Amino acid sequence: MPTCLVREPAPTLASGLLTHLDRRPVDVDLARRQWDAYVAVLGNAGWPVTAVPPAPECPDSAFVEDTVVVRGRRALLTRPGAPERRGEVAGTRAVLAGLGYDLGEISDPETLDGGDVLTVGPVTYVGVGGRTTLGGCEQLGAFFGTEAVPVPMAKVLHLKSSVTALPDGTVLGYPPTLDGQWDRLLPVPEESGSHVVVLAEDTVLMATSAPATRRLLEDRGLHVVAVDISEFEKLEGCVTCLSVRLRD
Ligand code: CIR
Repeated sequence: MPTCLVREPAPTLASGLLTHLDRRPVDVDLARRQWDAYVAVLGNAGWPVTAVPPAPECPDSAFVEDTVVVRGRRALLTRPGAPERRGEVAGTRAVLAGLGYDLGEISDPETLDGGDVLTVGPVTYVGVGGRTTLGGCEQLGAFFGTEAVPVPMAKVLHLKSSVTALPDGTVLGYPPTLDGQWDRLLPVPEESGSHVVVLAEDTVLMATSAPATRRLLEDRGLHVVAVDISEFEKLEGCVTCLSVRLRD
């Protein structure tokens, strides 16, 4: 049965890391309500959630995607590029061990954040140069026995901050923040429009902050569910970072 890992926002969320944005006040209560709505959308779309135990002392722990990369029954625990976030991984490890996953981990000194890993059809792209090292990319390729294509990046926090993919292999990207060359690129008019969570072949979840992109995708025949994640966006988060889909 498919499920999604999620982790409730920490009370310390407002002091999450910032790299490219200036700090703005975060309303933690509003963030919690936005997260509840996000979780409800996943459940309604056939992705009931599995909670990773809260990590109140880790401000960025709601961005659970960064702690693991999962393919089938194998899960590669990450070694986040920001030392402040390394304490988040233990909780994810415990949950996946309990679910019987075959676990591996990125080993010191290399680093990898889940937000840097994008799969398009048979190809796995890994953003390097930010939180993820080239060695982390290589370890991922070795663990999954797949080609991992490094994408040098400099403009955004994570590779998936600038590109995600639709089920048909179309890559959504916001040109001003785009790193790398993408064959089947659909340029989108809003930065947060480049982030979608694929809920089904014809259904994606995206942020309400990208209404023009929503129309673009609906015109292509996709069903779009939008959630307001403004408080997470202030911390350089997006819809993809808040969950990890487990398909088995
Ligand atoms: C960080 O800087 O690590 C967090 N404030 C945001 C992480 C967002 N995660 C993601 O894009 N996968």
